[in-house]
Order: sequence, then structure tokens, then C-alpha cells
Amino acid sequence: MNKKTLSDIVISRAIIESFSDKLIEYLETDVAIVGGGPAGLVAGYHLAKAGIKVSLFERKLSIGGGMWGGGMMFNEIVVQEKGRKILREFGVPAKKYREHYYTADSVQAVSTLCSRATLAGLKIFNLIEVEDLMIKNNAVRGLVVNWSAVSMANLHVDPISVESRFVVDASGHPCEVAHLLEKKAKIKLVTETGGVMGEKSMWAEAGEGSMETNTREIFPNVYVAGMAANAVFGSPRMGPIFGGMLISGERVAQLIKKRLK
Ligand code: 48H
Repeated sequence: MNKKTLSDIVISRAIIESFSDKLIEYLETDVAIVGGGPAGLVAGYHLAKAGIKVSLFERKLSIGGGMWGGGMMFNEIVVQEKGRKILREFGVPAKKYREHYYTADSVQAVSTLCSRATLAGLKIFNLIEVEDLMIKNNAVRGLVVNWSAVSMANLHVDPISVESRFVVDASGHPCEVAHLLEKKAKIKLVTETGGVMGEKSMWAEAGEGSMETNTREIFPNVYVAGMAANAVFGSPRMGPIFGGMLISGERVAQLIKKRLK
């Protein structure tokens, strides 16, 4: 191969410049999603499909959160009827196990959600974690982000800010945005206690049943979705049934679309 046609330095410049362009473009967005699990991906897909400028920040290298591992590393997930409909819209096949129960291959489910969401226009930034929020005049105005490697290496490196009209806490069990609000702003969330109530023990039916109503705005401009929603409102966990996560992602997108109209 002619050396002149493939320069190592051009390859490096291409990566640095195209990533920088992407990040600069998304320093100001309509919606910033924290967490790339199923709830965040479904939310991102619907928002992007509606023409809304939406970014997603994921701390890990891979997108998909807790969905890859199915239940106890058996890489199958269970969904109920409503969840199956959502999977079908994405083109993920689900097999009927028995009345009301369907299974899907978790790897196929995650990779398809991610592919469809990014093709719809969701911009994903992996390896970046949300470490703080921009709070001005009693409302959240955006995120404060840093490379995940910085906190992993315990380095003292200052973050940068990303402005966004709405933030979605789709960070799963730890509901990190809600905790940041409690810790940093000492404000009241719209829960019974005014704070994060904490996820309750396993009860699939109750956990799945509460997911849709728990998907809501918890503080001006901050919505909570997926497992984080149940953790904030003190509802049970549900194990490896994922319909609720998909439903919650769809719901949060609907709520934000209304606000942006
Ligand atoms: C950047 C962050 C940050 C941060 C976290 O855990 P997830 O898969 O979340 P959901 O709600 O989409 O799905 C929950 C589901 O996977 C699950 O755990 C279930 C159904 N459990 C039931 C049970 O009984 O156990 O994804 C959240 C993602 C993860 O990838 C995190 O790495 C990421 O959010 N994340 N990313 N900045 N501060 N905090």
C-alpha cells in the first residue's frame, strides 16, 4: 500500500477533530440523558425520532446497562405484553413462553435498541460520567461531566459543563442525579418524604406496575426513568423483567415532548 494514502497522523486528527466537533455541537441540547441502560436508550430513541436534540452520557465503555446479563448472566430477558409491543416496534423478536410472558435474547435486545436509537439521531457519549449538575434559580440547567477514567484513577481534574433544557435520570438503581440534587442543592423532590425514598425488595408485579407513574419530573427540568424512578419513589425492584424499563423510557419521552412543544 502506498504510505502516502494512509497517514497515521491523519487518522489521529480525524478522530480528535470529529469527536471534538460532536462534543462541541452537543454542549447545548434540548435533553441530556444520564445512563445508557434500556430506559435511557428507549427515551433517547423517541426524543431523537421526534427531531429533538438529545444526548446520552454513559459512564461505562459499553451501552446497555443491566440488560446484557439477562437474569444472573443467563442472557435472556422477560417482558410482558406491553414490553413485547415495544420490542416489536424496535424489531427485536420475542418468543412467547406462556400467557403474558415473553422472552428475548438480551444481546439482540441491547444491540438493537442502541442501533435504532443512534440511527434515529441520539448522540451517545460513552466513558463520560455525570458528576454534578448545573443548578440556577432553583432549576436544573444542565450537567457537569468528566471522563469516567478521572474518577476511576482518583485524579483531581476539573469537569466541563453541558447545558440542557431537560435532564433525564436513567442511571438505574443508584439514581445518581436524584442523589446529587439531594446532596448538592438540599432541595425537596416531589416524593412523599421530599427525598430519595430508596428501592424496596423484589416484587415483580408491584415494581413493574409502579414504573409508569413513577416516571415523572422530580425537580424543575429533571425527569426520572427506569429503575431510578422506582428507587426515587420507594417502589420494589422487579428482577430480570424489562418491560417496565422500556415503558418508562417511552413515557419520559412523551412527557418531555409535550414540554418542548
Ligand atoms: C453516567 C451513569 C451514571 C452517571 C449510572 O442500570 P441500567 O440498566 O438502568 P435502567 O433503568 O435502564 O434499567 C434497569 C435494569 O437494567 C435493571 O437493573 C433491572 C431491571 N433491575 C431489576 C432488579 O431487580 O435488579 O443502566 C443505567 C446506566 C448504567 O449503564 C450506568 O453505568 C449508567 O447508567 N450510569 N452514566 N454518569 N453518573 N450513573
